[in-house]
Amino acid sequence: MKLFRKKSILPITTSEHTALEEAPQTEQNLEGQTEEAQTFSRRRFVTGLAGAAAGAGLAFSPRLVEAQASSENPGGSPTQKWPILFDPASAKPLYDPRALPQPGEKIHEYDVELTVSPHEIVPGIVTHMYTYNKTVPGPEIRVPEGAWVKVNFHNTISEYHTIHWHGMMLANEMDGVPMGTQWPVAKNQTYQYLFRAQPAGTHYYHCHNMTPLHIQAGMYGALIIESDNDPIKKIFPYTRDYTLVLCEHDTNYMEQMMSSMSASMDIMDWMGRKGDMSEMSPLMMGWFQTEADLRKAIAGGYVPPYVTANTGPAMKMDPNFYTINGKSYPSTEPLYIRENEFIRVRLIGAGADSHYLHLHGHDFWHVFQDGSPLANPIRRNTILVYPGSTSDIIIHGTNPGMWHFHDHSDKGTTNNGIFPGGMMTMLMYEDADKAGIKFDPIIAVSS
Ligand SMILES: [Cu+2]
Repeated sequence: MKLFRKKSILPITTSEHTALEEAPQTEQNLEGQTEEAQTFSRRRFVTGLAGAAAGAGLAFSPRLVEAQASSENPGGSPTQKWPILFDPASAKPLYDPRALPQPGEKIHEYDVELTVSPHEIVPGIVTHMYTYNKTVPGPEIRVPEGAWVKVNFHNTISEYHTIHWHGMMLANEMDGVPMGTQWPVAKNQTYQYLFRAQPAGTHYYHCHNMTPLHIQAGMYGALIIESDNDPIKKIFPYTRDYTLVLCEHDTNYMEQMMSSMSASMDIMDWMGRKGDMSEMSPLMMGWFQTEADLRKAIAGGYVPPYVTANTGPAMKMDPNFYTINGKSYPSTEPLYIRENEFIRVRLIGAGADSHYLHLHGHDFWHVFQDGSPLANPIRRNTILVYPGSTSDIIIHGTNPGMWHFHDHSDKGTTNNGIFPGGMMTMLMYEDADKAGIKFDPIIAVSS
């Protein structure tokens, strides 16, 4: 049988990474540098960005610009100014995905390190997770459309990882699929991702190796591509911009699988010390080049792990914690609004389950799906956020008070089976007292 072996396009050895470390680091860039660089450190809410639009002067899409101009109608209803006219070619990338940066072009460079770090989901629940730069979710990356993004992804642990740039139209080799477009990144290796940020909109990134464990264990983060010709801003002049990354976690599964994977990968690590994986056995990893090779291995006695999964030590996932930006209620952060204000909320379905976000006391506008504007904004009070999807909504401050915003799946609003908890936050009017509404803060952990 053949081992599936492919040279990665940009593997960087440990010694080469030393040179990379001499380049300006992300943290250094955070000191008085660009808004884009500053936002990298903010993993939760990014506020007040409405006026800090992308600075590169890049159009949202030439076709959309044209359509927007032709439908301009200042006296009409908001949706009459919505820019979308159907164009079957509009999903084409704005920029050649295989192009490379030209001399003088700015590159937004980030160092992302994978470690095992303790993470508090909610008071009393601290669990070890796989973290990008020690946070769950990983740091939010926010750049203008068309910007060059370079990420030096360094892995410090025995398990293999990659980063997939979910929604990006990039060069195939940068797509982050292990055994597909690259070798996974092993311990002490650095892989350099380089791509042009397109298309604009709400996107995210995540590990693409052993995703059932690695994603719920924390390897995901928001990737926001801003456009200075965003139709939302023209119709809904929003003044705050929130990112809510949704995920669910089975802490028992995580603990057991991280321990067992760590033990087996330590063996792999020991085998790999000779410099490469030439002696690695496919019987150990289950990597084959073709299905015919797999069949041949089975005929020779190999037992695929899925055959014995229900009788061996394998566990089935049963999430017990549901998070918004890595936290469960009551540790989730509220959405703040004022009367008559528009706020933008970017919902990202990073996990493996669907969630049904429901807002009390308001209808909101569903404006973007997977980063692209809908043909028309849709008025809703509940929105389905399914795995791998992103939805942008606009909330208008029309009803002062303190309003629940939560997953309407009942299990999604529990902590380890106890209500209330999980994927729940509040829409808080900062000026509710002006409307004569007063509420005392209260935190419930059981009711
Ligand atoms: Cu991973």
